[in-house]
Amino acid sequence: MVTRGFTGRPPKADVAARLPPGQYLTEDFPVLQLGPTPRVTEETWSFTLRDGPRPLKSWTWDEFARLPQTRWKGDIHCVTKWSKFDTAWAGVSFDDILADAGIEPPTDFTLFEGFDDYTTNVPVADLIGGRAMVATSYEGRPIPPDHGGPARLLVPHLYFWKSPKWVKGLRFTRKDEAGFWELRGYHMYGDPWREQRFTGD
Ligand SMILES: Nc1nc2c(c(=O)[nH]1)N[C@H]1C(S)=C(S)[C@@H](COP(=O)(O)O)O[C@H]1N2
Ligand SMILES: [Mo]
Repeated sequence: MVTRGFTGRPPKADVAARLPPGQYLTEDFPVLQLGPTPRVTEETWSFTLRDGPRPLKSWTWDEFARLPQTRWKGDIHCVTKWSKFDTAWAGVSFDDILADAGIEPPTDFTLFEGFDDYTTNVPVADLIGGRAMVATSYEGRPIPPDHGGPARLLVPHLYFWKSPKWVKGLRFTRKDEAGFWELRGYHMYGDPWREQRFTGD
């Protein structure tokens, strides 16, 4: 029998306690997306907050890089049932984004958009209080393009489809508006611990 060293898998009971219902642990980092990886570079990336159609504030890559940096390490959970432990990200917390914009959220809901036109909705309450960031680094390096580089949203307490890659910005919306997957049978909120995979779960 082959045993692993101290850096190997955590003991079985610990794994079970950290896995939401129906999930399994993977060591890989699968790539899941609708289409081909869009070509977005630090030169072409920007991030924009809108109130409905009205632009509130935009940042270029260089402007964004000057905002306070936050690190987060923890577990991510995909609705296709894989979970990955101890992933390390750095970027700008949503709280710091709002502070730099100098605004209070004008509504309670948001619809995020990616450079590939992917959309997903996240309530404002799930973005603030240190619960979400626009990540620009993964495991101490720039995020690989396939995983959303140069920048992706990270909302790790919700299923990973709620973390859009190549994130372009968000619209504050008056009502909770469904995004791409939410229009196609996926849950409006997506809490892995309550196993909210599909509409009606
Ligand atoms: N822009 C964009 N973001 C996206 C997607 C996508 O198709 N486009 N797919 C989502 C889905 S369904 C999942 S599970 C995760 C996968 O992220 P990964 O490829 O880094 O594992 O990205 C999410 N973010
Ligand atoms: Mo997914």
